[in-house]
Amino acid sequence: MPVPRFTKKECVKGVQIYRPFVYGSIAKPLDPSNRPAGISPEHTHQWTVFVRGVNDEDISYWLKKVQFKLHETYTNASRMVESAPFEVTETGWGEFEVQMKLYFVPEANEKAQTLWHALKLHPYVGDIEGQKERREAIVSQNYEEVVFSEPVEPFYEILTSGPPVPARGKGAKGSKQASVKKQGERSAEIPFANSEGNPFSVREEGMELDRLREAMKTVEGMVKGERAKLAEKEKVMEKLRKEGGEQLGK
Ligand code: SLL
Repeated sequence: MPVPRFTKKECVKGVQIYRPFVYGSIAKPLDPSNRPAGISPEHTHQWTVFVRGVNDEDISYWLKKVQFKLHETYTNASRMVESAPFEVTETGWGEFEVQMKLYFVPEANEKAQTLWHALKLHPYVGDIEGQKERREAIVSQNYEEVVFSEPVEPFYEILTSGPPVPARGKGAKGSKQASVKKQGERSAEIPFANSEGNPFSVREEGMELDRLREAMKTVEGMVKGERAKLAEKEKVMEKLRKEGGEQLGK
């Protein structure tokens, strides 16, 4: 999803920064014996539409607010969500297209971006009848990336600092985190372990270094072998040169 740029002199030239996120919906059929109070008798489902980070990563350091535009059958169809979690939960009876307008933090100096999501209430893949019977939740979501091309300096700083590091729970003390950070402190460091959707970690980096060291050993062995062969050939050359000289001298 490319973001149109303002021409600004303090842009970081030649740099593109990608930030991934997920948007979509989760819907669940209402339990007739346990319906939320005060809802219309026609409503059959409860649903949530959302914009969130991959693996629920905090994205509020670059995403300021999201405006969700619901179907006109809803009162106050336009819902502005000013802080995370960027989501709207409602009940209803029908599927429709939700418009989501993403507003970036003011430092970004970027225009808002619009996305559309088709709210899904009913199962559409797999064992459809079974899913209906079990009143299973219907999840419909998409991965997306926002591309900030040549971001302005202050926003570049924010993007590369990453989200504030969350407080570490009890027992986390002394864990193999790359370094200890205080709550709310920003960090550009990679996490210790991989997680789903994020293959970049201190552990993975260590493993990659081990693989590189092994490969270096192999290459060094090969170089030694080649050097020995070369020395052998130089000896033969020297011998031939000598013999040639002797022949000429005769
Ligand atoms: C449809 N074109 O007919 C769609 C429209 C509208 C969904 C779906 C209303 C909730 C309310 C609601 O569920 N609207 O009345 O508060 O399927």
